[in-house]
Amino acid sequence: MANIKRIIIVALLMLSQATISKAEDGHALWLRNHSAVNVNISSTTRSAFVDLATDELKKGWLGKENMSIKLNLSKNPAIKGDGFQLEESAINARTELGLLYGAYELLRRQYLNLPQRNFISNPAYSRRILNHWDNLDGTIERGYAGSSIFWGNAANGLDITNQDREKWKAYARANASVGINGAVLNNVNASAKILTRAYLEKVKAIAESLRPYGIKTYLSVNFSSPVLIGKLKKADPLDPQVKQWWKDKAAEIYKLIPDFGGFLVKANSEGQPGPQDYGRTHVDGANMLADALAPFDGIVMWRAFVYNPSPEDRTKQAYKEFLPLDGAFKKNVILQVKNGPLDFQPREPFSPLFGAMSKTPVMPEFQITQEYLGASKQLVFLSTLWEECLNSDTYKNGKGSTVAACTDGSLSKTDFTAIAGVANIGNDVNWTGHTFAQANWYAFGRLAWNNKLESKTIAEEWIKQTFLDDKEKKTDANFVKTTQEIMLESREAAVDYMMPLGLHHIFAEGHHYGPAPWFSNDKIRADWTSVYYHKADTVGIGFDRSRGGSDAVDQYHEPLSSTFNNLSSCPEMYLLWFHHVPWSYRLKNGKDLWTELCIRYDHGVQKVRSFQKDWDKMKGSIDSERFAEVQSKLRTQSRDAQIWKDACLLYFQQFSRREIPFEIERPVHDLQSLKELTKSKDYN
Ligand code: GCW
Repeated sequence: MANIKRIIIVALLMLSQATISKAEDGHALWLRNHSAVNVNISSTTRSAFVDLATDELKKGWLGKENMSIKLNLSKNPAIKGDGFQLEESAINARTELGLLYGAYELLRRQYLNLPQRNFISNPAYSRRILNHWDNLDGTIERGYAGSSIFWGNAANGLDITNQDREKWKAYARANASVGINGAVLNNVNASAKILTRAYLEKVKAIAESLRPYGIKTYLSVNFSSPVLIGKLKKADPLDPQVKQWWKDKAAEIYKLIPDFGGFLVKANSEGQPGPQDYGRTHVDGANMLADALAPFDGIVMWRAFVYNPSPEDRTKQAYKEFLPLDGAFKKNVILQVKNGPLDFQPREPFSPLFGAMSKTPVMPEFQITQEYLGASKQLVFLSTLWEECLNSDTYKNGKGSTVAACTDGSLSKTDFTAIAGVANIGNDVNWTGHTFAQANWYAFGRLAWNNKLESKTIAEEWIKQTFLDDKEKKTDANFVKTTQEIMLESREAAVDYMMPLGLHHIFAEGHHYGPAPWFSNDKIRADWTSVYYHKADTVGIGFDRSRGGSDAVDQYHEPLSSTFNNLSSCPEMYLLWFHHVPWSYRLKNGKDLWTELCIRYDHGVQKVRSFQKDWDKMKGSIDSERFAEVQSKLRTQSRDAQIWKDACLLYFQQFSRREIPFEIERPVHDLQSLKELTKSKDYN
């Protein structure tokens, strides 16, 4: 009897505790609103943005009690675009949206305990855009966080519920808090249906939810739309009827959505239709759409991700296609270029197109969703990858012509500048699947606003806001330090256990999660197989892109082309990207290539093991829900890093015919079982 009583009391106690501390589901992202502290906000102007800014400051205030803050519109020429100035007791901006951005920055600085001194911040890019690869049936291409927040939720995908509107508002707020001001709502592999009236009505509703936070709506369009949903026989961009169709469509869209941003186009790429189907060029296609949008100030973001099944090295094709077209595009066209010349690999050199185009604006496209970096199972902080790309020197106008400078208007003036990130957001309650994937969304926004920010700052900001303790109003210092270190080392660790020293695209077919360096298939194009990229044989390994090979090195300006071309000066992180290197080749540290490759793979695995140890020590520093989620995902990551190492070393060993050095841990799988495992549909 006494026992039963005790059980009941314990159960009641547990129940009451559960109701006191709300379970942490991560939905609040980095916007925690802990304040009960009073702040007085006044403003010299009234608008919806100002009301929002006021509301945010009141909800999130962590500063001194009863302070007074004034929101002013200002003509200070040092403030540009939607930038702002923070002063001791004022936020100044040229635009009302700038006041909202200033409010978010002020709050951020309070979380970080930074002084509230005079400080001006202007956006690096005028358009800071998320690309959603969301299909109209609600699935998301390369999405790892549930279904689309925009499409396919009801039977025909078109109904709109209050819950939808709530979600879109929360999404818009999160974006605005980091300065994102645009969203492409549908997949670049676009269904033409998006331009039908019923879908445009829904786009209008979404735009209405995003607009209050300063976010413009854009759409991906299918180049064959005039045929697929119009009544035209062809989509030839020089055909007057086709031109008229697009003009009418643009007019229809702007009637519904007056501040519509424009079109994103994937044309003549991976089976998508495009102007080349009619013997026309990318310029013909882009300019035809640009003409249709120009009367409404809309823009065309034309993707440079094109390559054909030709014997030419795939990484050279986009440059060869677009360089001759430089200068021929209309003013409202911008080329959207992936960070590397191949496809969002764990590491690639920057795309040579950034340094090549001199009369056409170019915008970087980063991938926030972790298609090639562990999906939402692995903790990989991508800020360091993007920082590496933005800081790469193209030598376009001599030293200092970084990718950032080539794209943000500092090297040459353009009407507008832009940057895009492929979103990792879905209907999962925490938005991104992995708690730490939220940091990648956050980091993209922060870098789009300020492309000189350092990843370590971004990580610190994100951790302090995301894990702030409700009662203490601060984040445990040891937790911040440990977590920041894990984040900053995570991408290099992934490179090491997946494809170190410049290896690339040796993923399992289809899901792109696990390894399959053995993958080859005569029935598909060679550049969709792994063996095409690593070219391992008994002599060595790597893709020869030197002057003696595919000569991709000469798409870069000097001195880079020669630096990359010479085996001895090529940075080792790109070694096997640019060279086929003998197994016995001595690296800078004196080790031979095979030994170093083994050590790198092992190092990557050991790193993840150390992340696990460090994370386990953090128990009790944050809420138990997010602690447990990350702990469990690190276990998976550890298991899968080991799979990468074993698969690659055992497979490449067949060519190197050398021992795995005895100082590293031995493989724990055998090759055949890994081949089976990574083929299985469940392994991703
Ligand atoms: O990275 C590849 C992906 C495709 C994607 C394509 C692209 C949207 O595997 O899923 O398609 O690139 O960027 O167009």
